[in-house]
Formats: sequence, C-alpha cells, structure tokens
Amino acid sequence: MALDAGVRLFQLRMKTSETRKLYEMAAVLCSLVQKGGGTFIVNDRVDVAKVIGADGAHLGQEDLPLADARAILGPGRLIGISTHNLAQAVEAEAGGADYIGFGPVFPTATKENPDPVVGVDGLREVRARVRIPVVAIGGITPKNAGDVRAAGADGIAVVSAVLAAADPQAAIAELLRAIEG
Ligand code: 3NM
Repeated sequence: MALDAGVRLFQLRMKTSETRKLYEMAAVLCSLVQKGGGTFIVNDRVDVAKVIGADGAHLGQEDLPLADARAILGPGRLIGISTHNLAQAVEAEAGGADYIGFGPVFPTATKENPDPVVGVDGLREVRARVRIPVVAIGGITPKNAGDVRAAGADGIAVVSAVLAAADPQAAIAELLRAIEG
C-alpha cells in the first residue's frame, strides 16, 4: 500500500522480535520494496541487512559503532544514524554516515524514552551544519510536514501519521503533498 501511494524509502523496525522472525519479515519486505523501485533499510541489525541484500542499515546511538557497521556492510550500502542534537549530527557525518535521522522534531508517543524535542529550529540548525541528507523524525503529520520541509529536511520519517491513520494511503498522499508543495 505504501509503495503504491508513493513511499520510496522503508525502514523495518522490529525492536523486540526474535531474530528468525525479523529475518523472515525483512527478506519478504526487502524483495517487495526493491521490486517496486523502493529502498529498503533494516533498523539496528546490520547482520540481517547484509544477508538479505537490503540497501542499508540504520543505527541508533546505542547500536554498533558506525565504523564496525561499515566494515560489515561494505562501502556500497547505506548507513544512516539516528541523531538527537547537533554534536551527534556532526559526528555522524564525520564518521561517514550516508544520512542522518534527526529528532524528535515534535513530541512522539511511538518511541520509548525519546530524547528531548529538537523542534524545527533545531532541525534548521543541523541542516545548515551538515552536508549529508537529513531525515526528520518524530511527531510529523500532514499538518506540520510543510514546516519540516521549510526548515530544510531532505526527507521525513513517520510511524503513527501513517500506521494509525484510518486511511494510510490518503495520509501518505497528504504527507507527500505537504513536502512537495
Ligand atoms: N525515532 P512517530 S522519534 C523511531 O527521535 C523514532 O530518533 C525518533 O514515530 C528519534 O512518527 C521516533 O509516530 C518515533 O512520531 C517516530
């Protein structure tokens, strides 16, 4: 549904799943997304990303260090890092990240123990200080996505705005309009 609605970048996030279950889900989704012309990234699990042929892996501040993840994945795949302040963003870029996630831009109920809200001003500051793509995350909805884009985000990552919507495809269309408009 998301592919059909125009989503092009997918991250599988199954933090509490057993490895085999995660692996099986990742393999199926990776194939589906790549056949549909999308990019597929696995959260945390660099090993799973590698064996299923994902486009990359996404690391949190508590996950494997970037250099070790790069050694496992090689230069040809994407590594993204979740960052929550300017220092982390600058460090991620210096360490060779292909993109950063930055947030939470707004309050979020999806993540346990989220970092302090960075706001659109925090996002604008980070955008001005790094060259790699900045993907904004945290509490982004069709209503505020335009402000996020205006602050310079190269992309937005959302969970509840799509997954908790009565009509997820309509929500995606609204989000796309907000960031493309
Ligand atoms: N990471 P929603 S905020 C997974 O700040 C995640 O790095 C965040 O979900 C960060 O779109 C977040 O429902 C949750 O707010 C995003």
